Amino acid sequence: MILVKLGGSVITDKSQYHAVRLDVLRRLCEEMTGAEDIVVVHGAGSFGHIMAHEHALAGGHRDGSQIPAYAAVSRDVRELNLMVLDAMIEAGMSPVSLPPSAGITLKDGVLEDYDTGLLQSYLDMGMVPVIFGDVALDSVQGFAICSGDQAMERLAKELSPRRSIFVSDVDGIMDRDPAEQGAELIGAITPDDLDSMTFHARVKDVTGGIRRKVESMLAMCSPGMDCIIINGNVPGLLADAIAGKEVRGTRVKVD
Ligand code: IP8
Repeated sequence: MILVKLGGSVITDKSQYHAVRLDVLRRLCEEMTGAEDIVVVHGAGSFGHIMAHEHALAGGHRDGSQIPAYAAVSRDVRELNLMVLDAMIEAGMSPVSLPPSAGITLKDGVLEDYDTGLLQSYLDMGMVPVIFGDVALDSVQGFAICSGDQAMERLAKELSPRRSIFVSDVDGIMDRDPAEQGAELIGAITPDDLDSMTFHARVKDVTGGIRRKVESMLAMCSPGMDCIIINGNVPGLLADAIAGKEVRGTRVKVD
């Protein structure tokens, strides 16, 4: 099977509260049409990160004022999720939404209980399970953020996909801020490279930004698994990556 993460940075405008990039979202869904045995995870983008950051939701339950914010973020990420489902259905796919807050618990911000049996049953029925970055209960800190990357990591362990594709708004992991002149794409990353790399952050991201993403990709990777980050703004790249073609991006590899 194939795991695809549609990054919040590509399907939304992360600098503006509640801004979806509908044209990009629709095209990416069209590019996934026809893929068999596919699970889609999507990020929260500006439907989750901005308000979660304002109310420090990633650090857990500290005061009552966070509860309405929790409710609002939970509602907002569902709004984005509905838009993703609509775009998938329009593209001819059969998605089914599995919200983390209704099936995942965390422990100190780290994903703990996640029963993927339901997801597997939908997959066996020929449907496309869709999971997304969400707020969720946490046994230590009351609540926490369950990022799409955390879900990807666990799904990779449970489902052993042959390919995991992270769709971003840049060509892959760059050697400096992609906005800087002369930024170059790093073609492949192994665990040994992590300490020598410098990571940049352009926008507020409550789930850790690029470094956390690379760590998460390394953790989910197993020998022989194709694990790649690609640019979703480039038409056709996702379709090619799903088909297993050589595409421009950053591969994450473990021995
Ligand atoms: O966009 C974050 O998920 P991500 C979820 O996959 C929230 O990192 C609610 C900010």
